[in-house]
Amino acid sequence: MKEKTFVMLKPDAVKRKLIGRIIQRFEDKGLEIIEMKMLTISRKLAEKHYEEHKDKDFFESLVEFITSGKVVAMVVEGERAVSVVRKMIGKTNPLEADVGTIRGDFGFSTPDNLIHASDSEDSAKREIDLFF
Ligand code: 3AN
Repeated sequence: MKEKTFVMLKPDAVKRKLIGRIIQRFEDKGLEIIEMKMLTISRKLAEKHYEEHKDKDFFESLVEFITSGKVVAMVVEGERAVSVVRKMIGKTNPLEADVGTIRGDFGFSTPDNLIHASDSEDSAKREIDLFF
């Protein structure tokens, strides 16, 4: 069954000119980019997107970081897209993410860990509605 998931290339990925190389990985895997746009996220949208983390000590730095520059938001579709994309991005902390994953290959810190992807089909629906 085809699924849709929400993926966002964060400001560090855009600044480091990694947009093309990251998208290439999804296309090489056989996933399809069915929606895509570049935008600067407002504080309001950032707080809504990350509302599950609002009580965490890193919430403020996360919101500040995600609104600090342009991001690329997209909807990615494919067989079991939610879990496939999560596998491809790797663990939250890039120092722990496996080599071969996007965070493992290109990242070294949080919150600037290059990319966000929905962690479930429910979050995917919610996040796609927020951004598209
Ligand atoms: P993931 O993006 O891997 O699903 P979450 O949902 O636990 O990770 O965290 C959301 C975002 O919050 C991460 N992408 C990362 O940018 C940031 N983050 C998570 N943990 C930390 C932390 N300990 N310090 C700073 N930022 C963090």
